[in-house]
Amino acid sequence: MSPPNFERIELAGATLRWCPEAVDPALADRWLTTLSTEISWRSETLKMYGREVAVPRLIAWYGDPGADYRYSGVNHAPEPWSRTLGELRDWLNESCGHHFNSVLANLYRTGGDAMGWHADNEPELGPQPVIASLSLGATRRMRFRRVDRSQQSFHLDLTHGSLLVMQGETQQHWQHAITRTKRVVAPRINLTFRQIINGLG
Ligand SMILES: O=C(O)CCC(=O)C(=O)O
Repeated sequence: MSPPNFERIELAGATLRWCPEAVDPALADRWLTTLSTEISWRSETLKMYGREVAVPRLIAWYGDPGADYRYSGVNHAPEPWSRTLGELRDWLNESCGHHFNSVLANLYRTGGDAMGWHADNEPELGPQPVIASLSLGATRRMRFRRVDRSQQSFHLDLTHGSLLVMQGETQQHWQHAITRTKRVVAPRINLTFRQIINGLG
């Protein structure tokens, strides 16, 4: 795998590196097919206003032993790295010059699956997390908005085989979301590689 040719995007406190064609389309097709079955996808629920609601996508958490992560209000212990996820981690560690020890996998089954506004700012990610986000399958729009001025916004269309790295103070100043769309029916897998700083690995 050759290293991605990143474009750097700096925007009012967001520092992004973006490569729309990080992975050759044929290889991206293979990863999409393999990961659809290799990952142990789980459906989760979330407590909202005292009610249990289904998270609108399937989720899995993989990583080094001890790389526990609390999201959607629940603590998640990692599954051990699968073969393909381990290969992707090694490629991204080298390409990004970072030590990712975990990955959050999301499967958006159709355009009806989504991820609400949030920042990846949990304490276990540290103050300036580096997050490498690899997209496979249907193109979905990632929207960004400034935390303190929500009318300041931009978006990126995350295409098949694209790689987005969020770093610096991005998670302090910006939130991001994948909103629902009626235009997309095909599935999409997104993998966000992270470093859990209290992880043992
Ligand atoms: O699916 C995506 O591209 C976004 C994933 C995301 O926001 C996250 O894992 O925190």
